[in-house]
Amino acid sequence: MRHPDMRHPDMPRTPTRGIALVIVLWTVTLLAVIAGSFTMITGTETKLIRNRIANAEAQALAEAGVYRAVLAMLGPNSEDRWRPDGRVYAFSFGGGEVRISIQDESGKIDLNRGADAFLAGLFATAGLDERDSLALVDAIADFRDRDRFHRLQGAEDDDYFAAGLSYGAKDGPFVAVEELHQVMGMTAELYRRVAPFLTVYSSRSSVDPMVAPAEVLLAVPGIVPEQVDYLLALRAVAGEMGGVEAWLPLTSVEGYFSPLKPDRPIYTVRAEAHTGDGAVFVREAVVQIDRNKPQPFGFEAWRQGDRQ
Ligand SMILES: [Ca+2]
Repeated sequence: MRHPDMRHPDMPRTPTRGIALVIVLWTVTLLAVIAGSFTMITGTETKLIRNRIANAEAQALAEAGVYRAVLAMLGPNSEDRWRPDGRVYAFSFGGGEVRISIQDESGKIDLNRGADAFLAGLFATAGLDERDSLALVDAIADFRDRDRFHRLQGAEDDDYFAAGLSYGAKDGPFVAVEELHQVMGMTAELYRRVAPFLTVYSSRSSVDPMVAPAEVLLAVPGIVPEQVDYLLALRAVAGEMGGVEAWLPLTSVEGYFSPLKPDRPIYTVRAEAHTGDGAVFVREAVVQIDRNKPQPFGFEAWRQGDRQ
């Protein structure tokens, strides 16, 4: 008896088995390709999710850094409080690192109250020549003042419209430093260089020399870099003793320096967080401190900062 699978030698070889084999092979190949695609998609999604988790961790870490700074400013002992002069404090938490700095807003030049010469000094320090610095100061004054009379090199509504802009001068005080972007003559690059040294919160024409950044001190009309270096060196050893003006007998600083502390100081806290996975997030918060209130701090602004 012939085995059922055995073929008669004269019988022609049917192509069905060959075709079936090809189909099976193609199906296996197709399935392998589909499986491979799924693996690749899953891998990409896993990577995306991992990145999102790392970014969320960095954000949470930076925000923890902001609250750590607020806590350090509220301490009962003034000597232990973190100094609001822009110096960097390192803080380790949850496997990551945060670099935190606090800048007292009274160390910055107020956009609404700062003297023209002080603002012009800042723009000159940032690289503008004298003519352009004075023109920009005029444009800022026109943007801010309620009238429509042009300063010598200023800009009011008609100048903005003539330049093709859809808006005119604000004719009101600055409520945020970011509004400076709208002032005619301001460029993105110049804004990036001067914005950290300007404020709308100090409400005075002078700055506190104990906390002012070096760039602000260099903007004081008539001051020279050696005097700024001397002042910074004094400040480093003088701590909170104050009275720096007594050691800096310069008539030029009269009206530009005032060490008086406001009742409710306002600070900008910058926290740059780095997680172990390499994610980075920068949180900037403007915070007002009032130790006499049951809730001794409140946030005026909360934004994402740029990595430096
Ligand atoms: Ca105006």
